[in-house]
Amino acid sequence: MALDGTTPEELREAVLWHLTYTLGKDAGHSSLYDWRMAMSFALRDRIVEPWFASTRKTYETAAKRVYYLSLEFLIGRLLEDAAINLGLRDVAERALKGVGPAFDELVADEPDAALGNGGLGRLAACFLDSLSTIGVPAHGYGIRYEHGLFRQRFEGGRQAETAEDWLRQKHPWEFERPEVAYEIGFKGQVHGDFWEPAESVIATAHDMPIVGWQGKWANTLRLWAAEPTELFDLDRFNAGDYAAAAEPEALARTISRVLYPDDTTYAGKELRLKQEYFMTSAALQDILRRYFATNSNARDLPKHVAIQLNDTHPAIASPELIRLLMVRGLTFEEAASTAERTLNYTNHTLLPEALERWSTWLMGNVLPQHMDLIERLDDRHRKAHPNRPKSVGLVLNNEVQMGTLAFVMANRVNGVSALHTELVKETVFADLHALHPEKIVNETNGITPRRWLKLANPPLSGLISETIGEGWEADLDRLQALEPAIDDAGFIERFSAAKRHNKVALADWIRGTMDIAIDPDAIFDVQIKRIHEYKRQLLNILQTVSLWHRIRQNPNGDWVPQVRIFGGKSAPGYAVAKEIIHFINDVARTINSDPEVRGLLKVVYPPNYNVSMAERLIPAADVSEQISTAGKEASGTGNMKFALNGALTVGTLDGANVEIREQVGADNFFLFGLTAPEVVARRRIPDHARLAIEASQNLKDVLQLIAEGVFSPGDPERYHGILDRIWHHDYFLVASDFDGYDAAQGDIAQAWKDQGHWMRMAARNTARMGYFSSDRTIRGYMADIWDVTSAM
Ligand code: T68
Repeated sequence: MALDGTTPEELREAVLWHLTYTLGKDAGHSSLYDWRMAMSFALRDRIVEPWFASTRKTYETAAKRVYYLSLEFLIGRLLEDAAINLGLRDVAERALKGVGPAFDELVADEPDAALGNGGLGRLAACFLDSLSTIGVPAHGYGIRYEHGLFRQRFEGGRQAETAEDWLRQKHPWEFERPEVAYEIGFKGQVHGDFWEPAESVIATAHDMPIVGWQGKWANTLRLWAAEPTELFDLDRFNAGDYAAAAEPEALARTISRVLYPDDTTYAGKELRLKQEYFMTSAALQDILRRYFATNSNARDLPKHVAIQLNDTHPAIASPELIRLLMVRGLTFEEAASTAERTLNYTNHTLLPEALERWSTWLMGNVLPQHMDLIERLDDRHRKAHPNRPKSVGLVLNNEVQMGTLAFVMANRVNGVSALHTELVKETVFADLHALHPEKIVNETNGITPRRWLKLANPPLSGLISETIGEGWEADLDRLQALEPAIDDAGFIERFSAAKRHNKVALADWIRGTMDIAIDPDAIFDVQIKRIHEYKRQLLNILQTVSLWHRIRQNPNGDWVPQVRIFGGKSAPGYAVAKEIIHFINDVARTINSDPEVRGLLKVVYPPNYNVSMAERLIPAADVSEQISTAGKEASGTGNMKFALNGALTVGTLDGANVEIREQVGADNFFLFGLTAPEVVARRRIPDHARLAIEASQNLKDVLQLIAEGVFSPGDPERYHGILDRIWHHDYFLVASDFDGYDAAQGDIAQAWKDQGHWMRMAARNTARMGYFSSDRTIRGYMADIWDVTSAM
């Protein structure tokens, strides 16, 4: 029976009721879609009670609230997640028995809500789950993109993009709130402190209830859709110009039409600034409306409200909050000091090309009053720090520096892993850190164990519950209690059987979708993440080529069967990453069709990697590839999901790898590569790549094969760009780390031969990953940044 006492019979009744009265369908003539909708509505109904109760409790206790502002929420599928958090997963399965399709089929029918690019967006989704599980009164604010992250296909091995369309079918998890609407202005004139926008759109709210573990608390994710202030131009319509008549509507809706698919480079496009301001202004107007409904003193805002900015994307929040507070009668100085005690900023990257800057011309044109306010904030900061270095100006070289703006106007600034936070202090924000030594804090990322263990890995979560009891789902440190069982051969056998079950399921899926046969007893080595030079998928595939070459040279050697699995998308405009994708696919075709390797090595790259594919791949992985150039990956969160599910990491000392290795123990982690300071030193050596290549026969052989066109028959030039970059522009040090990585891969193959030992290492990873629950991360934010407690 479920937590709220719902029986399978009751849930079946509710599903049939929704089929009939919400969908207007007869059970005998209902499609999979109808059943999924009906089940979603039946479960959603059970979230509404705790949702209302949470809101009532928040008002009654006048609890301080948290607002998480993010341009991205990569939530994935919601049906099974809701069922699990409500304790209704089994009940739902039984409710459908004999009357409709299997619950798993319903789950698989749901499109992913892909409102994000990668780690930053997925972190926001994990945080929502933890905030509700802990019972923090919180709202997420974002954009209801009509089209999420593009769909990826491979055409002749090349990435091709098509529009994603998750809203083509009705989205059962949202409540449209036409009455919650705000006007968002753009452009126009400023007269003193008064702004007269020339254009405006309406932001309307769509609410998704986010229920926590065991359904005790539910928060709201409020996503804004852009709508025109006027539906269409009737004069033009009457004059017969139908396209022009529809133009104002189309232009307004463009703002929430599509997610920007670039996770690394800053582009400076007007539409992006409009999206950022649209979301931020709507959120702040909503926050202030709620605040002033029960408070009258604007300057007390930071006592009742903490706002978190997910990267600089909503950093326009500081001038916007100041503007809105000045409309309410505060002076500029009162408003600025209120804003800087309310706002906080999380940094997710040190890559200079990703740091947002807007030309003062564009900012002045799109948001003229905000441009004025930013200049006043710059003066204010200069006066407070008369000796500040020039580098910390909010405006530099006619560009607004959004990182500096976010930093200066934040109460707390945080990095996302211990190493990253230190590098934030030493590099991008070194000068600001010297002026504000108390501001920067660390909050190492985490992941929700509800989705990334309970939901994604039923065999392992079942074994864990049988071994240590339930309760680890919301108290992940309890996984430590597995430690004694690791010496028990029976437990290790079951641990190993759970992994094998997941590997068989993955092999079946790969055969079904890609028509490639893989051996479930081979090492499943997985690298899934956005394709980027710094993440070094190239290092992995070059070493794969080397392994292939050596197998061919010595076919009777003592080889361990391996499957290298890749997944990930490139930003559509990132030519180098797209070349790497094409190369991986060419290598896969070559190796997979080579009879000489006899299935000892396979390369698989399923297209369109997304959250639900991650849920399939991670539980089946033996090896987790976390091989970024040290100093470049702020944290990583995939690394945590793999280790929690009993994969061994091969990785550099980068991001949260450092802390994962500390937790799981150096003996249970395959470390290689240059450290962050060594990377900096290595780059100073002229011709470092040539030196590394000449010292490595294996790497030389690989580069030779590529140069000969072995992977691009009839087109030997195809990968000369890749070769040229390795030889002459190897900024990410693929050549310098090649031998170290190859040796670590050798150690992995060696370790695999002792399956008992391997499985104990894997189980130690699971047992020691409790620290990386996003519940722990959120408790860190609560104590160090927000000054809030649970209201549950
Ligand atoms: C990631 N950043 C970090 N950015 O790369 C990763 N950027 O190390 C970290 O674990 C994760 O954030 C969570 O902290 C991103 O994912 C983006 O997706 C992005 C999107 C738009 C613009 C810039």
